[in-house]
Amino acid sequence: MRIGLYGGTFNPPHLGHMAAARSVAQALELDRLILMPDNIPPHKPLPEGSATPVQRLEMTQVMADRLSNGQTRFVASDLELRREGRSYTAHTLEELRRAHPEDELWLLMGTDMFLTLHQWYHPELICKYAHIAAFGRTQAGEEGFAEQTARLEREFGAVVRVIPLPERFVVSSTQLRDALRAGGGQELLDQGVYGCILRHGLYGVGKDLKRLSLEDLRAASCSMVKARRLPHIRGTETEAALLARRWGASEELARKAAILHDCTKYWSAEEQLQSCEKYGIVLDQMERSMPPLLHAVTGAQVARSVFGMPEEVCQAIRSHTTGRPGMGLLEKILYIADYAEPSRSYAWCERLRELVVEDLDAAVLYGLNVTIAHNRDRGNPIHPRTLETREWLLAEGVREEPVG
Ligand code: DGI
Ligand code: FE
Ligand code: FE
Repeated sequence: MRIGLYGGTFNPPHLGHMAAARSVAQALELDRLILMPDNIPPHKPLPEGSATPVQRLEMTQVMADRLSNGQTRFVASDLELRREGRSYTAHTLEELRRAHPEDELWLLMGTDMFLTLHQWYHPELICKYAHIAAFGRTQAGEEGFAEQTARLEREFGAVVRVIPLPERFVVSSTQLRDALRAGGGQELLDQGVYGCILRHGLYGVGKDLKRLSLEDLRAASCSMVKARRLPHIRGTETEAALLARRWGASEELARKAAILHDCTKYWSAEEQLQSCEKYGIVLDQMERSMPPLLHAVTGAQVARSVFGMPEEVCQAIRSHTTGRPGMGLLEKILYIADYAEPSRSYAWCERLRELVVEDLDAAVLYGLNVTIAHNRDRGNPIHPRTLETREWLLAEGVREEPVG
């Protein structure tokens, strides 16, 4: 395996880091790239409102998730954060080398680091454990590269690759933090990383989470889920907005419900149960035994207590997985938008998309029947509320279509 190590303060990780990581991973055909936030030396006073180590790790995890692709798996590592005090790269590489004795290791670094590498703590060990991948940030920096490469080869037997950065993002973290404090800076950050900053109120971004704009709400939600769920969430928002216009519900509330509906989807079963306990939510036996259903419960609670959503929105999120007998317009819209959104590609979606503009209730009934059939096929128990919602719609005289 070919493994890269990219360390940095990541305070916060920005598009410059991401462009460098992506380019080097591609140029070296890395199988894995480890993104490692370093311990900020205690003598370096941190600007007020700086992220804690745990928060820097969280932002780095979001960055890693957004960068991962078919070729390279990007992972965030807390190896240096777990150590007391300052970490030396030589020690970190030694540890990595021990964990991966057979693999090819590459240490990534930008211009400034590369040009001073011979002055680091035990450069000969660094060059023994890993090859050096230097990326050029500025034209000026690259001029010294050849000289430094020759020196490292001569003095330490280093293997050096210089990798030009095609997407040149010259981002200064200091300027970025200043921009954030002044209400800007989003254009230099991944949406999910910005969402972390918003949710934790870092770098002086002190927005009231209960009054976020739709754009900020999207960023906050984006920071809570994996990249692979984003097309689904965007699709659900688009579909919910469309249905709100078609059926006369508030488009804004439909969007808000859709943006947040799966925000706790990646919480573990344990986190879901803990959160329910914290908020005094009593779960029935069925819910306890079906963790995939709990994200609707906790999602509604987060929408309420963190993002201050109106009760109608929370209720729609609460009902989006099983439905609810007596469900209202916004609940129906979110329930069916979750199924009919454009990124879902099941055979039955076609029919559902037609049905949903003709007869909303018939579409909800159709969705319930799809859920029932799908779970029966897999031998899963069906949640009683799904069955009760179906009975309720049938009793209301809603047209039932066979699920093809
Ligand atoms: O969160 P999404 O994937 O967008 O969709 P969703 O909120 O409808 O959740 C689907 C998950 O919930 C899926 O893992 C199946 C599960 N599920 C939904 N209804 C039932 C159910 N699982 C069981 N066992 N019984 C149900 O009635
Ligand atoms: Fe869901
Ligand atoms: Fe969903």
